[in-house]
Amino acid sequence: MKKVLLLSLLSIALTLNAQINLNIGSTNVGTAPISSFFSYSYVQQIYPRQELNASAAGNITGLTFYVDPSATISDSSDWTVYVGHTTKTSFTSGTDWIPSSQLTQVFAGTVTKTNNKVEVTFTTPFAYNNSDNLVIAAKENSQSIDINNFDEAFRVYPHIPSSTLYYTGDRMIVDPASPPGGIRADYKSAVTISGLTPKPGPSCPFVNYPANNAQLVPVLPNIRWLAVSGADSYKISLGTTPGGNDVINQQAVSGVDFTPSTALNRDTNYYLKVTAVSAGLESLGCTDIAFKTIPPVPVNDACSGALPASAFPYEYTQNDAVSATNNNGFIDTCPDAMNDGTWFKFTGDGGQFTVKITMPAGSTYDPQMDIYSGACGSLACVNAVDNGGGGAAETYTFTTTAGTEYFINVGAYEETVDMPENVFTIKIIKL
Ligand SMILES: [Ca+2]
Ligand SMILES: [Ca+2]
Ligand SMILES: [Ca+2]
Repeated sequence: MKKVLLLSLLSIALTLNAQINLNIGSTNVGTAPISSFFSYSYVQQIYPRQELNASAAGNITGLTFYVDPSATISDSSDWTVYVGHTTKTSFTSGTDWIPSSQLTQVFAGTVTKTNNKVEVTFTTPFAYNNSDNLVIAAKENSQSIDINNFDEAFRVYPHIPSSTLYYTGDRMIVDPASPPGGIRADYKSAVTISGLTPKPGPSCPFVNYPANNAQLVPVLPNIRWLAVSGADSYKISLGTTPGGNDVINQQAVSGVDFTPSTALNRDTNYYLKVTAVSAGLESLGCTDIAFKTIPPVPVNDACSGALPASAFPYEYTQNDAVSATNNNGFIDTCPDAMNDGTWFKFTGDGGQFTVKITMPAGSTYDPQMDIYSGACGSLACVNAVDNGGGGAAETYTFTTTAGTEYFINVGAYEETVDMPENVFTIKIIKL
């Protein structure tokens, strides 16, 4: 009986102490959960389920926010706080507010700064489902402001881009049912969430690059992820099968990025796992990021492999241009040198031809097109064409000499830097 009582007391104590701390040691300040420097504000912040890393669904009983020790908030203390579930991880625009119908008001009243903290105890606990992401919204309703060296008072930390949306203004208290357009931020409040129990280890890092299912990933990718609260190191595994580690096996990394020491294979599917380590515990249940590396080197990467155009109009889309190499270096046959990109050739008939390079919609690739006569290894410049900027077409019309072979090199315009090539379509038209 006594043992049962003790266990129940222990379990109550554990429940009372349950809390998740997110970057509570942060020293930056920002416009969240409210603005102390503007009269009125309304701020929504998304805390992804992955970041919360709760062991189970549970009742959130309160939130603690952290204040710069030198800051006052006495003129910014009339708060209304809401929480809710969302499937979003970020805001797509300044008006992409989570509707108030999706939020539950959990607090309204005056808050105080005590020991550099603001504790908000919910009037009714909020049942967090541990499957959706959590949104924390707060509005500040007092007209007066805290100057605080013309800066904000509350601690924030950098996280997923656009995971916070805030409105600040001096004209009227915000109506959460129809908030004005706001500004997105790449940070969130340092916060303690009371009532939820964290999993034993740190949360799984968000991998910024490569994106899951990314294609055309370079063979020496700079893998990047967001820092995890409380993590002292990270571990990288990379394999050629889901969950595999045949390429990199649990390699420890102290920073938040990593580039493999050996180039990956081209045209290969890889599976990446990044975990965080905190006090000897590793994050659990992190999912793979799948990606595919760039295709093989194009068949027409070198002059000797130039694709022959024999029937006109000729048209070819170079989808694998990203894998072009600079071969033996820059091509300086024409006065305006360029990268060695990919090559085409045709034989003149004494008539006029137009050569045109176009890029797909939205492309920023800025190619140069050089036309030469002669033979690979002894080319003579016909013309270097680089009139357009990123994404813009390049066109050249010229009169051919019957029986002369012409070579066309399409590549990055840089003459001293090997820049990546990208998708283009070449058209060779006989006029
Ligand atoms: Ca090349
Ligand atoms: Ca150009
Ligand atoms: Ca290049």
